[in-house]
Amino acid sequence: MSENALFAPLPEFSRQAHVSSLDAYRALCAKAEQEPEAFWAEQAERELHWFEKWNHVFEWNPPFVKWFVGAKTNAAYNCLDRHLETRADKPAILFEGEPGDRRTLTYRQLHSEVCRFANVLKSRGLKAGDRAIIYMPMIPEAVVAMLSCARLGVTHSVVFGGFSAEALKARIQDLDATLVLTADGGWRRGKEVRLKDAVDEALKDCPGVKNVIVAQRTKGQVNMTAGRDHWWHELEAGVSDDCPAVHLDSEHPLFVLYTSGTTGKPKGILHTTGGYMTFVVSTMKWVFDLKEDDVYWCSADIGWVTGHSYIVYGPLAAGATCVMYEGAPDYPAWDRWWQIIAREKVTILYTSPTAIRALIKQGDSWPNQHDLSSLRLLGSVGEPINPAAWEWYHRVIGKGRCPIVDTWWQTETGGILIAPMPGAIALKPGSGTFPMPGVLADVVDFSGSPVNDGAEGFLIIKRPWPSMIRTIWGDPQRFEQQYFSRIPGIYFTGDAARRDKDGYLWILGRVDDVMNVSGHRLSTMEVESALVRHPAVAEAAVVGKPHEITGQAVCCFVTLKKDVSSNHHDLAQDLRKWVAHEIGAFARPEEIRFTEALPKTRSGKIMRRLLREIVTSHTVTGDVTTLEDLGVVTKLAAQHDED
Ligand code: 7RM
Repeated sequence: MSENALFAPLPEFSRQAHVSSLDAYRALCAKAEQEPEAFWAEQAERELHWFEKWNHVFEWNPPFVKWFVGAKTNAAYNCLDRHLETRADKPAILFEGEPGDRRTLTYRQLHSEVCRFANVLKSRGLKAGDRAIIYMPMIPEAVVAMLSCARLGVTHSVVFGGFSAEALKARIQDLDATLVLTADGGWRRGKEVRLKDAVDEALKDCPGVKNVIVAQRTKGQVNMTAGRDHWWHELEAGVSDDCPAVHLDSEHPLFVLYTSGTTGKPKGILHTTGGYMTFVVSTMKWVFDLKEDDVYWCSADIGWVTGHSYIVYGPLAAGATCVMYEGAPDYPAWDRWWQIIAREKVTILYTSPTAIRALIKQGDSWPNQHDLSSLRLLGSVGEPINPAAWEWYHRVIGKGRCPIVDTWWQTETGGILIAPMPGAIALKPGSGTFPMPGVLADVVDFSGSPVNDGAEGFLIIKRPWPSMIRTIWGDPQRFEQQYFSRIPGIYFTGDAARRDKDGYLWILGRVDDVMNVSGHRLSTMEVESALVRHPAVAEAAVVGKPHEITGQAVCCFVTLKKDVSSNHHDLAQDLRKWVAHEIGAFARPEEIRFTEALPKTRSGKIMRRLLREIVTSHTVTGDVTTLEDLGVVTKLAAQHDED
């Protein structure tokens, strides 16, 4: 498929869409650009409930922004209470556990659960401004946990259940959390993921945590520390479900989500309340064209930002019915997802290119055995979608009828910034197409000047949008340096992009040392620091290597300490296990290569660019004039052929 392939919206889709023509899209953009205050005030008023209105819409003191200044609102109130009049008996969550257990929670039931659990938290002394860690499987209690915190103004930080005890510990400490919400475990490919054990391990070094509340999921054996650990169901028994939502400032910290940066230390990305909610609920309608009768399924984990914005806060604020599935797509067989779609009559599916590629590999007979005719819209997120994956998703899953919204955004952006409005924009496979209203994206060179159409450059956003990152938790300097220093006062995304002759944006990937493995961000430095903590390792350099399914795979170049005389095969296994233990299973290196030395500049910087070339093309063609010892590189490049 060429870059010029163009898929115009089908008239029957456009006719029913929220935004139904290119002109309508342009009108939204014009209004948002020319009168941002009026535009966003209108969105905020239409889509959300405010206990008190704002004094002004935004305040921009680069790099710090405030939205709906002076207003009072509550994210949980907007996801629940606001719907009780019109949607009380509408399913909010259609849950399916991996073992096959199912549960439906209506808006009324979810509201009642959240109120009850918020009362539990209150009785444990939690209040607005406190911080809680959520380390849970994909079960409704995880959503209840998030919304209960939001109801009280307790800032939550969800840690993906695939992270190790080490990673969990670092996040608890950075956030000074006093509460951990977890479960005994969760189910993944028929095995129990033992979450509570990891919490116990992490808490050995976290004296600040006073309460651990454990939801019962797997009924596996766990240790409970008296005074600190409590069972969710025991605390909740007999508790009232009357718990008014706290009237919080629009800028009250809703959540902190850790993501990989270019150093070994993850960044705690802070999102607040009013602006974030306004933006995520708006994009539910613009991008997913969400309607009252849709059955919406985002397959992400709530541990990633996609889960926050497009499983919990966006869809629930919009009053959607959401499918939630606990387990793996291949359990017990590769048609699990298609079964769920057919049974629940899912109309919107939002997933990642990695998942699509893994599904393609299993063959068309899996989806073809199921009735997927309920689908009307497909979405993609996390990494660029390659044309072959796009074409399969469109033809085999969407039967050629469903538009694909390729959504570009980041943990830092809070919501989707670049994506097609499906009733208005003709699609080009692999392009995120155009920015959302009010999002002034541009492609620039080192000096910040726009590059010509067709040329590569840095993707920047020139004006703050409502769900923009507010700061890095505890590190405003790093926040400014990371995002607003390359071009002063302008948000730097860290991605390269190109705009084609028709104005379509093509995202080309990161320009920094951040890898993207299965759509999960991972910094090369994080893996390197994990490796050098191993007693046998002297030095390590890590690069992303192209991978057929996961997009990139972790490839490590390792030098050993002098006295290490271990069998290389065993040691490689050991190091892969070690990284999984230090960070999490998803970070497990695909490849470990032992080497005598690493290629370095004369000033001692590891030249990852050369290593990247070696793992990509097995040769080195670029500039090596700053390289200290050329022999190292030729040896490394040759090594592959010996393997
Ligand atoms: C939502 C999310 C962000 C990074 C981002 C990009 C890459 C995400 C796309 C994409 C091309 C896309 N948040 N990325 N979506 N690249 N097309 N549609 O993924 O913080 O975990 O990652 O992911 O490099 O900077 S994230």
